Order: sequence, then C-alpha cells, then structure tokens
Amino acid sequence: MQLFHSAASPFVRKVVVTLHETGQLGDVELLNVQTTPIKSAPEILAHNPTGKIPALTRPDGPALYDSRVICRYLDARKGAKLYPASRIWDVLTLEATGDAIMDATVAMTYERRVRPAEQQSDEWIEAQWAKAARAISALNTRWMSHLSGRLDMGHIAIGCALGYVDLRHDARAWRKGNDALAAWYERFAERESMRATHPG
Ligand SMILES: N[C@@H](CCC(=O)N[C@@H](CS)C(=O)NCC(=O)O)C(=O)O
Repeated sequence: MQLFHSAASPFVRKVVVTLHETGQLGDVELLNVQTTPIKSAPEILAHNPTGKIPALTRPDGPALYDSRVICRYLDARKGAKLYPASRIWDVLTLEATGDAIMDATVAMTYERRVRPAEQQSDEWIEAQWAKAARAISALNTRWMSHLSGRLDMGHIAIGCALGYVDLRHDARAWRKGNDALAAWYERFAERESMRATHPG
C-alpha cells in the first residue's frame, strides 16, 4: 500500500501513528507530496478528487480517504480494537473533536501561507482559533476520564491535533488554563509512535 504523506500534516500523522500502534508500518510505503488548497498535487488527484492528504492506495479496492476512513480501515485490517464497540460513540466523537481542532488550525495556517496578504482576514482567523480553543477547553473539562483510559482512536486524534497546534500555533499557548489536558499530552507525546512521527 502507498500513503500520500507530508510530515507536517496532522491528518497524515493520525494515520502514521495508527500504523505504528497497530504494527503495520512495514505494509505501507510513504510517498511525500506537497499539496495546498489552491494547488493540488496531480498524483493525489488520480486517487482522491479533493486533492487532500492522507490518501491510501490498497490492493483490494480503490484508494481510501480521508484520515477517519483510513484509520478505521487499518484498525479493521489488523483487528486492533482502536474503535472498541463498547464505547464507539465516545471514540468517534473524540476523534471528530481532534479532527475539528485540526480543521480549524490548518485553515489558519493556510490563510496566512496561501492566501494573498490583501485578502487575509484576521477576524476569520480569530474565529477559527475560537473553535479550536473551545474544543481544547471541552477536552480539559469533559474528556479527561476517557483520555486516561485504554488507547483508542480518539486519543490518537487528540494527540496529533495538539502536536499540530504546538507546531504551527505555539504562540496561542493552549496549555494555559488546560492543566489536566497539558499533563495528559506530556505523557502521550512520549509514546514511541508519537516520538517517531514528530514533525519538528
Ligand atoms: N478531513 C480530511 C482533511 C485532510 C486535509 O485537510 N489535509 C490537508 C493537509 S493537512 C490537505 O491535504 N490540504 C490540501 C487541500 O485542502 O487541498 C482528513 O481527515 O483526511
């Protein structure tokens, strides 16, 4: 299988952490690509009409996208139980929360890096950060019990989302007022899968 990859993408990192955690790293070749909302890499378009990464080619059917589909496929392929039936709705909601933090903060990065300076909107960027900040605060107040349990896909999504905020939006100081989540992330970032995929 081949994974369209960029080390800085938190969505791609979810997939690569999942490969590590489920022992499937050797089954996938990483293909580094550069793609942006206004300039899609042509080699991705052949597999994913949206031009986004991650996308995973596989021997038993058409390529898979997006990260949630790929991670679920990899989990099923190995029977890894990162989506345990007993708490599936919590896991999916937690994964969606991580993805929402990524959506908002990746959009902030694109606004500054890809959109021409005269079209950039500070108001829009602040509104995106407000989404991410509310989600981070909700994790700190409502999700710590879940996060301290057995590893599942929700944990991986949150770890990758917070890693991306550190990478691109460190100045926002997300740890302030979110002590429990900050302590959890400190430990989570020490996992071998997270250390091996650190984008810095
Ligand atoms: N919902 C998608 C989001 C993927 C995504 O936004 N990837 C970014 C890189 S971090 C991308 O490919 N952007 C290029 C574009 O928007 O065309 C997923 O979970 O895979």
